[in-house]
Amino acid sequence: MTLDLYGTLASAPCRSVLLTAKAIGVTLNIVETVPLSEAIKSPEFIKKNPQSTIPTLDDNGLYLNESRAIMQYLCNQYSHKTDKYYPKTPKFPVIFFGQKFSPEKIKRVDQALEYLEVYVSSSGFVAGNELTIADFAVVSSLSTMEGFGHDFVKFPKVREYLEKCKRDVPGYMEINQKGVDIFVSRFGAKVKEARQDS
Ligand SMILES: N[C@@H](CCC(=O)N[C@@H](CS)C(=O)NCC(=O)O)C(=O)O
Repeated sequence: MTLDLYGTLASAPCRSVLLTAKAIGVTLNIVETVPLSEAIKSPEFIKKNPQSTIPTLDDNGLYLNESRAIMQYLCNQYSHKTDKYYPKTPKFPVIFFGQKFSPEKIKRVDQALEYLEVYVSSSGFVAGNELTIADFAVVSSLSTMEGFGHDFVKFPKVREYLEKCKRDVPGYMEINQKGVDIFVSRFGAKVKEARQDS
């Protein structure tokens, strides 16, 4: 059985899915697909995902998009030995980040970081007292922000949290850091420019 993941390591939501798969021991075959490519706009791809976004999962003809939905699906469907990373409790919050750069948006990112500072202050994790898929979703974006030089000085607990994720998230270096490095090497200069102009 092969599970195909349409996407690329440079994409934060794809990395959230890949970190989840790694943690629960599921092998995903990455079908390299990048935004703005012909492939992602093709009728074949739109049949799989009308939103034309990555990540998109193909589980033997069952197509799923939206990273968080895919993460939950993988845990429900394939993580039979443990629900450690996706606890079956009714309350399981995940926080979301803004992603584009403008003074207004940067302010909103800092607001999100303020919330994250509070979330991780008590238990050291985003949701509950252990590492879960909520952390995979957050750390993929947080580390991208770090890669682009976002200033975390005001958020010491977030800083600590990120360092802990680097140590404890299964496959952090080979999946997440590798993807961040690819993304930053492609877009770092542009983002720096945009931030200076903002
Ligand atoms: N909310 C979606 C966001 C997916 C998303 O926007 N992916 C970007 C790449 S990081 C994409 O596919 N962009 C293609 C496009 O917008 O044309 C998720 O979490 O899966």
